[in-house]
Amino acid sequence: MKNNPQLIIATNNKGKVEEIQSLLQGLDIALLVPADLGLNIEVIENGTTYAENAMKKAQTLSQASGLTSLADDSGLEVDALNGKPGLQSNRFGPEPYTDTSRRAYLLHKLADSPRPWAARFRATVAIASPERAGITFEGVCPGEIIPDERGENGFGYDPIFQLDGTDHTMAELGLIEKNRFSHRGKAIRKAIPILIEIFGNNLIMDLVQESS
Ligand code: ITT
Repeated sequence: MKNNPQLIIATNNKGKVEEIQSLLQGLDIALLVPADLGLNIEVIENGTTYAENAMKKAQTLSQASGLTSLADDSGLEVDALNGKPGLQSNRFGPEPYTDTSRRAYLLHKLADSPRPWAARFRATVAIASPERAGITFEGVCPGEIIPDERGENGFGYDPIFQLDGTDHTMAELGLIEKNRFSHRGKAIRKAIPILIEIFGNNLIMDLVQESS
């Protein structure tokens, strides 16, 4: 009997986990989260780029688990705030941080700026393996911030982020639809050929071991 190879999704954000699981469901890989292995690691996100932070998260969890790991570092960039909150998107405004408090603080910061409030989500996905150099992929999703929340889906800033060329917020899209347009969906789709390369080799190794 051959077990599926395992990939650990290196995030504590449940919304990201759902989206990444959906994006990778076509691959013959068992997708684990840190809690599945009893891991509870808080990675200090002190990098100066999304790529640095994503790679730090992926490498930390890969080393802790011995598995190939996939991490995402992402953020919202608002032109009227000179690109903020950006790398600080998860630590924006007063503590304790919640999705509601972050959205309220963003709208408070924008209150005196003329609309439209052009913005984009940016995600960098990193893949790290014990036996390989790490690699990153980026995805960007353009849109604008709106003052009134719409939609119940997604997480974070989704209810106040309207996608360019539509009158829908991210939170009004279903999971599959969000993944089609989102920064994370774009980055993960770029990463899939590398995952196939990594796990394809493992599958061949498994077959060799089984027949010997
Ligand atoms: P991990 O580090 O454990 O992955 P996190 O939520 O802290 O979880 P980040 O450091 O990448 O993740 O912070 C990104 C923040 O940007 C996130 O907390 C949201 O507030 C926001 N964000 C990122 N992607 C988003 C999306 O698809 N929809 C809404 N908000 C998003």
